[in-house]
Amino acid sequence: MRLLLFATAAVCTFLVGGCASTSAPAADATLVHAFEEAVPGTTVISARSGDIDADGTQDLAVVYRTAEGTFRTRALLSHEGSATVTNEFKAPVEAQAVQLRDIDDKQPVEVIVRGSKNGAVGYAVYRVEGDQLVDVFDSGMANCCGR
Ligand SMILES: [Ca+2]
Repeated sequence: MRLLLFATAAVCTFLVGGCASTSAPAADATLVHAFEEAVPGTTVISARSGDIDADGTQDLAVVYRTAEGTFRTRALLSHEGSATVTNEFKAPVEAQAVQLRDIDDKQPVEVIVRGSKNGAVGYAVYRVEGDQLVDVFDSGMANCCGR
């Protein structure tokens, strides 16, 4: 069992984008481009691609800087031949990181956003419900998010 787990971890490391829980860059460039087209004037800070609405297609969870200089979290949900963006949440202003992880052993995977502001760390767990991003849990986000 231990050997199997090790082998799985090794495969994940070599397949960039194949495993959502690794620290390797795992954002699909096409989806990042689609997000930038859908939300003009933004700069993508951290993004992860994965099937976050459990419909069998790759989506994108994004922390981005708006044209006004604020930081937000949003998701791009891709469907057959089209894509939609979800609602947004305030995001940390420094050291932002997005992860996808199945926390509760139920589809879909959760989106975890972490970051800080002046050393104050905060994080939030979001989940896609319908075509919206829902805040499942957050801690310290008021201290690390901007406007
Ligand atoms: Ca999907």
